[in-house]
Amino acid sequence: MGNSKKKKENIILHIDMDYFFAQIEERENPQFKGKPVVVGADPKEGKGRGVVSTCNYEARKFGIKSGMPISRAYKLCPQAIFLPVNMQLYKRVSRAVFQIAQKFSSKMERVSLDEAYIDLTGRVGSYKEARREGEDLRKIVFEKERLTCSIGVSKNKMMAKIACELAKPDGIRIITPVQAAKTIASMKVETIPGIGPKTRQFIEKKLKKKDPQIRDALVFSKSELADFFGKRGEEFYYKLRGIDKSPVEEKKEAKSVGKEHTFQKDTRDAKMIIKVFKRLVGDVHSQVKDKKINGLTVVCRYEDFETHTKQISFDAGKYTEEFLYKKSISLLLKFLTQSNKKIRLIGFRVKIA
Ligand code: TTP
Ligand code: MG
Ligand code: MG
Repeated sequence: MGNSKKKKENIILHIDMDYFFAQIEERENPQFKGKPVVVGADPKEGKGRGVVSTCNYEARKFGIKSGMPISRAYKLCPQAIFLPVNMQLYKRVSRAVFQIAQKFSSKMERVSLDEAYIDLTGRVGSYKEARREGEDLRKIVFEKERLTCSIGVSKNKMMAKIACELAKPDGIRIITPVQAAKTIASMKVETIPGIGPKTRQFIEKKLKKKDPQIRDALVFSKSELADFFGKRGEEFYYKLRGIDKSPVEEKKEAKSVGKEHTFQKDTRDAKMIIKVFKRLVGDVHSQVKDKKINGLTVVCRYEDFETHTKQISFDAGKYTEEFLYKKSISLLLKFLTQSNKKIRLIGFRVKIA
């Protein structure tokens, strides 16, 4: 507009691998292609106790999903190919994929093994160009790694991720800035990061409407939302309008090392729980004893699948197994005392500094 210093348009790309662990297994075992594949705990003919990590789209047709008890998955599709989690392999593939992605912009934020945001702002001049970049990235990942992914491009991280979800599987979706608010208007409020079932129920009550869409929640003013939800509420105000100001942060790989154990039977046998926990701490410690760590987390899943974590931070340093155990055992005991539910799973992990 007569302004020679044209303001740079924000352009963010989100990449997420399709059915990641299961797709890698298909690549390694071409004979699995076209059949339902489930990666996760051993189903032990329906008696297995862990959960599904992920599954391919054939298995999803039977209703199988990430996080579901493996016994349930077995019931839904006993003929599926059930495979254990080969994390070493998936990490290797993840590194290879993001080495490719990194070439598209040095400003990249990895958010999980199969997901990253890439800031294209300033690197590409338009959404048309951004689409070409995204298409190239998908092509190169497929040529080099024989894996499909999906890509979303939009004006911020939240919208790029939503675009990616719309692109899934094996696709690309661009949401230009002018399309952003309109594109999400008919989606359910839970599409907004931070709005979960509890917040949704609250909104339902206020609106006297079930399963509200984002457009329904636009009636709330910023101060109303702040009254309801505090600081988060103000963020919701913007997010409901497709606005998200969080920057793409090139974090060092947030590394943690941990281990979990699912009990054969849900239990409140403190002696046994502590024995298993001690072993977990020992196993984790032996993996990190030469590394500096600065925090630990204890995980507890109750019989009803409610999962809680408790964590503490400390100065970065090398610590003994005894230190880690002393620090963490009290957290574990709190899980036993704060509820009288039986425990299904416990876990322990440390944060690498
Ligand atoms: P996602 O990207 O959530 O799922 P996905 O890649 O399997 O499938 P989609 O095509 O829908 O993206 O997770 C990436 C990987 O993380 C997934 O392959 C396995 C692992 N994972 C778990 O181990 N447990 C979980 O509960 C979830 C959600 C994922
Ligand atoms: Mg994925
Ligand atoms: Mg993902």
